Amino acid sequence: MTSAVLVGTQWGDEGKGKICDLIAPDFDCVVRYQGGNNAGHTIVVGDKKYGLHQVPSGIMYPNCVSVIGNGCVVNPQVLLEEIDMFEHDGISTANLKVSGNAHVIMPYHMDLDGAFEEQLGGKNIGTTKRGIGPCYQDKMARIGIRMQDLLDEDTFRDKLATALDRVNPQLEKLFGLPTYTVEQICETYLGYAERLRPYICETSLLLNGMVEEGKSILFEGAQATLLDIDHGTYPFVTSSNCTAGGAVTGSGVGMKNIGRVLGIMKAYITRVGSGPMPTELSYEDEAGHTLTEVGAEYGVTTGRRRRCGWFDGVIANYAARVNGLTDIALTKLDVLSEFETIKVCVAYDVDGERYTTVPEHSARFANAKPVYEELPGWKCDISGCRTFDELPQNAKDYVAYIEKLAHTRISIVAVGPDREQTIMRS
Ligand code: 2SA
Ligand code: GDP
Ligand code: MG
Repeated sequence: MTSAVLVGTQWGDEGKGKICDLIAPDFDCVVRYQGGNNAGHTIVVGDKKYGLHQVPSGIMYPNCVSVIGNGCVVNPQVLLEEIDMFEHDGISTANLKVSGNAHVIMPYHMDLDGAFEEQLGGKNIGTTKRGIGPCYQDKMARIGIRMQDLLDEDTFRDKLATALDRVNPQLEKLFGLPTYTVEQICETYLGYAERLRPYICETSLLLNGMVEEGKSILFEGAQATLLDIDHGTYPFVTSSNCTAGGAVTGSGVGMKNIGRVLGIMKAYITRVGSGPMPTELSYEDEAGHTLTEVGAEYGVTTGRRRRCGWFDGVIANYAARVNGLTDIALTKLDVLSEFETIKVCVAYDVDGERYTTVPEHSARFANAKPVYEELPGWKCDISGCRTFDELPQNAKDYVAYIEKLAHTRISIVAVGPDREQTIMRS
């Protein structure tokens, strides 16, 4: 099995967790390469449902090594809670490894996330308030604390003092918030450090060793293409490279070792947080309401209701391009079984001009009006289908239509949240 990147192609919550969990047994290792506990990846095993935030979705398989790569940010408390949850359920975390170069989310990052959002007022990003942006900000400013720093108390105290010299005045003078002392943070973080010590290692070395032994790696993206700091709908994005390229920098594995880029694409589209979304339907609109409720579109991390809309073919095509997709997993096709007819956005109208690619200028994208084609629905339950041939003709035609818009083959179709509710196309 060749190594592969699994990447969200829209604004997240496409079902990455389900597909990652499904294909993980084909790989020797699953590595998260960016993001932190802003992510919420759902895995359904029998009647048990897990919402993973920090731990990679390969954790269910004892033979699969799970790696939190250097491109990630880690909330140690959340990570330990997840570790405890799995151990309690008899799922071993002995094969979990955390990069010493991953950055640590500190309490002040969460304070600043909230304060920055408030300061932006009506222009806020709608972050998860988990401290992700401020943590990556400190990484870029070169005052961040890394997992390896936790392992040596003197180093940790020294780096923390430097960070607090910069952060405390901001908290106090700009936002009137309480400041932190080194001692205060050490009280909890040194405890986290001791518990996490066995998991922390040089993961790039580990991963490359596996590659040399002929083992295969699945790189699990979090968030998605349109939330990527470079290729997303900036400034309404997260603070990392979610697109496939992030897999290389966020893990320390060379790109020559990656042969497949699997895009996860929902059969309609959702977004949490602020920013443009051309095909958005109002929750009051009947179709918008149906997508939200039948699709159970509520945030796994924050519980926020997701904005829902018809499938956007312009974005699908864009995602195929910026990630270099080799194939697609189309998810939640079953949710569309409710509809008599299904709309698909094939282009945008921006002030009278037709676009079949995402307009580069954000103001133009914000003004994009969807141009729809209407396809007939199938109006029957497809959640029991296990082969492509079992799908009704109109569902097959819908899949083929999306393939044409994305110029990419759909190799997997998901028709329900369970592992078995999946059609693998040969
Ligand atoms: P942040 O917190 O700085 O990363 O927020 C910046 C933007 O990125 C969006 N974002 C997400 N979008 C979809 N799903 C995410 N994970 C959770 C989930 C979200 C939740 O799986 O449901 O529970 O609300 C996620 N994480 C970040 C965010 O909405 C901002 O638009
Ligand atoms: P992720 O962040 O991309 O992993 O996606 P989330 O877990 O945040 O959201 C996807 C939701 O859809 C979860 O509740 C999944 O259990 C569910 N899901 C995944 N695939 C399917 C599918 O094909 N059909 C249905 N009905 N639900 C699905
Ligand atoms: Mg999610």
